[in-house]
Amino acid sequence: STDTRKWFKEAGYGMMIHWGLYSLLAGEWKDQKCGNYAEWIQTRCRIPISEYDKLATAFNPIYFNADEIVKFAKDCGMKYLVFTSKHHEGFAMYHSKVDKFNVVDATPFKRDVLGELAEACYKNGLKFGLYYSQDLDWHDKNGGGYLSGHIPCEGTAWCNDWDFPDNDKKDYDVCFRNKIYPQIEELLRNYGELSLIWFDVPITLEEKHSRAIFDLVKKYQPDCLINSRLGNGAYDYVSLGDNEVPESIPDDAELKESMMNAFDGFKPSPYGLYETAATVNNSWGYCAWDQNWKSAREIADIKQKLNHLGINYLLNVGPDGLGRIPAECRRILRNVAKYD
Ligand code: JFZ
Repeated sequence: STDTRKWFKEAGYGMMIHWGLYSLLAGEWKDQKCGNYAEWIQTRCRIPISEYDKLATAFNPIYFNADEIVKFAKDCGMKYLVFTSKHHEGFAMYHSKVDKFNVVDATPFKRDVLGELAEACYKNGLKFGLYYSQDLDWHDKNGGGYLSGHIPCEGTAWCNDWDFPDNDKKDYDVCFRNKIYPQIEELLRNYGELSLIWFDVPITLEEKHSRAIFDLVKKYQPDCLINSRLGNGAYDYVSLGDNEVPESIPDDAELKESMMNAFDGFKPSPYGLYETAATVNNSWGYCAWDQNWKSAREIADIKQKLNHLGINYLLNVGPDGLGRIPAECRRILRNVAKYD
């Protein structure tokens, strides 16, 4: 209903958190760097699963404090939080019964960090949302992306074609049935009220997949808003391109077949809801050498431009392997708040 969408319309500013096993590598693997996106390092450096799994045994972020992060977001004026429940690496940052490759079963930390963040948000009055990679999954031999080899990406391939080279044999349906759909179901059932769910990079999903996920979300959480990167026109609100700041909002955006699964640009927004997800430096995941930070002034300007157009600014932070948001990033976000 209008009432349940009102918060999004008024939110303006939110915090996105990219955190996973890639955060431990901090943008480097052996002699190589990761490129722009540290969370893509697995496919950029073609790290074998046997090696990548070992990162889980070293995941022990003793400085992670959900309450501190949420309070920080709140102090910065942010109204909602979006956390990577599972990024393309396939590692669940919550206690999944569907797959042991998760933060509780596969790490010495054994804490459900997603649950802790959810709790902290409810306590501090922030809306809580999840990011979930519903197509790409590099830990699953039938993970999506194997049809898109011709399209350039941030790594060497969209799918894991070093552990699982036989792209012709891959079947996303199998991954969807055994992992994707049941994981989304447990997320919807086990973490209280989700205000939104943020899907990403729809390049393999057919209409039936997007529709099935859309219906699943609405079945358990009718008020949970779905972003447009679920694919195939199944969405409640429109995610613009990463870091996209448009001149204006067209009032005649049409949903053409060709742009249905495009990441950027305008699609018609049934309830007039828009959001731009953006980074403070270049990478989403923690990258030790990426010090290309935007200034507080730049961020404040972008925020003003977007909010003036009624577009929410979902600004990303990438905690490190110990669970800390980089000091420089925190300094900038604190200063942005002073411009309001
Ligand atoms: C995707 C992810 O691959 C990336 O790791 C990160 O999670 C980001 C939020 O989303 O990458 C994209 C998606 C869309 C665009 C660029 C990168 N785009 O619209 O230009």
